[in-house]
Amino acid sequence: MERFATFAFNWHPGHIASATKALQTLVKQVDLVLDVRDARAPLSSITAVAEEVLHGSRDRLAVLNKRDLADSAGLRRAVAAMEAGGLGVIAADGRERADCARLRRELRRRASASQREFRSLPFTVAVVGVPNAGKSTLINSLRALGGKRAVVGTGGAPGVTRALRLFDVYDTQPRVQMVDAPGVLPPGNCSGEWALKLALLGAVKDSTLDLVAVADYALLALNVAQERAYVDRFRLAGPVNDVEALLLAVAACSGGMGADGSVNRERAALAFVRALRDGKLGPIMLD
Ligand SMILES: Nc1nc2c(ncn2[C@@H]2O[C@H](COP(=O)(O)OP(=O)(O)OP(=O)(O)O)[C@@H](O)[C@H]2O)c(=O)[nH]1
Ligand SMILES: [Mg+2]
Repeated sequence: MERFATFAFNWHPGHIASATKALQTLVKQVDLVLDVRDARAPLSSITAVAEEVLHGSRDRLAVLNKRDLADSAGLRRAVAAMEAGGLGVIAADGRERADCARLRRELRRRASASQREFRSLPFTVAVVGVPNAGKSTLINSLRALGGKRAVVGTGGAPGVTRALRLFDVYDTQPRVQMVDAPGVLPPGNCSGEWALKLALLGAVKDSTLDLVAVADYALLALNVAQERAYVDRFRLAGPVNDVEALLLAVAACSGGMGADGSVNRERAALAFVRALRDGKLGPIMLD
């Protein structure tokens, strides 16, 4: 792991800074905080958010989103550990109706049981998490179950949501509203394995990253998990430990090689990292 010791990113655009400030107040006022994490890194994807905005929040429910991309045994262990720690948790594919219906039932149950002062007011939920965890997707899916159209922009890059916005989710009693928020990351340099995991899962703007280091970490994670789908996909003779050998193979398969045989390392690294993020190299669990 020594070769990863120098990895760091520093991505804290203005919209994240102002959302962080607003969330610090909001989490103390809402009835529930929906803490949306990437199921492939249930701990790493909350550290940043916990440090920055969760202090003083009242009630909390965790969603391990993108469960379809996580290793199922690892995910079961993560859910059990979180439940044993007393935290309510739902593993979900935020695009799946059945998963969102489970989440909807739990939200409505909590809304009905809530001891809030003015029960005629809607039960209000703040949706927080690192960028790209799937927060806006969940809001759209929950609205769809309530017969409402999608109103929130979603997308594969981090930083799609740029400001806090309040949405009705259910108009019937108990009424539920949700606040969509930009993903949160800490200011300053983020370093270490935790930072590598967030970078690998797409929580950080790619153009600010050392993508070769991220690809190298992805390769290590796949090898440790004995997940070998990359070997066939990039037409390797067998598993490799050397990131340069990997990048050469990826470049050869994805058109990233110059006429003189030179490899565009950054481009090959991005192709590899994207394949992993999209689940094409097999399910993973990073924590
Ligand atoms: N495979 C998979 N993809 C998902 C899931 N949920 C969301 N996505 C995809 O993940 C990407 C990010 O989703 P968003 O809902 O925009 O994420 P966000 O947390 O709102 O992101 P920011 O607004 O940037 O903080 C989109 O391409 C979604 O289609 C899921 O459960 N499984
Ligand atoms: Mg969003």
